[in-house]
Amino acid sequence: MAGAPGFTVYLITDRRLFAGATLLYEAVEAALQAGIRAVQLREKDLPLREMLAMAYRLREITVRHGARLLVNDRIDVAMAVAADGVHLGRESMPAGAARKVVGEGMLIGVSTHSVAEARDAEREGADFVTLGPVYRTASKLRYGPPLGTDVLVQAKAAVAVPVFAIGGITQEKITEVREAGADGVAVISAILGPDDVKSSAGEFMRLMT
Ligand code: 3NM
Repeated sequence: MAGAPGFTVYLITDRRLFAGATLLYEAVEAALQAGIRAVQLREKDLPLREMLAMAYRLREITVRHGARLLVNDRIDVAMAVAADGVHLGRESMPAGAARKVVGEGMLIGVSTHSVAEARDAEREGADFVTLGPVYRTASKLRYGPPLGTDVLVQAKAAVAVPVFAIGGITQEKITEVREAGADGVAVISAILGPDDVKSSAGEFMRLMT
């Protein structure tokens, strides 16, 4: 294990929310100015070289703000840009194998969708998990049916690693997911969707600290 992740609001990218990559970088920068401490580059369908270019750019931006950068799925990209970690999904290398590649210095986050998956991820050496979708997401049922907050309560009883609620998390849901035991929240649209990202991100930071 690389240790505690050291952040509570985990911003995930989605370039489709923006008319161009430059606007995405500006939005991430605004979120970091508002105090966000961790960004996951999640552009799974991008050709490798384009993903690498985005990763370099986000590495530069996150370093400038003292924030962490994690790369979804691509361990090679994460290592090439000296990211702080990787975020693994169902089709990624399992956390145990990934740990052998990245060593103890990199964070490993794992996307989970049930208490059993969270347990497995912890056993394999994940530093933290995301668990969801807790609520209905904008992308309808792409991530499966909403699990509700009970799963957070159950996961917190089952694993020691930090659990981040994901899926349809808005500022209005923070009290509920915190009461269910979530250590943090992982968010795309409620931060990157509004025109004023500095303000949406700032509100998340205020509510999570
Ligand atoms: N993973 P938003 S839900 C990327 O359940 C992702 O594992 C999920 O976006 C999971 O904050 C999700 O806009 C989408 O709902 C999160």
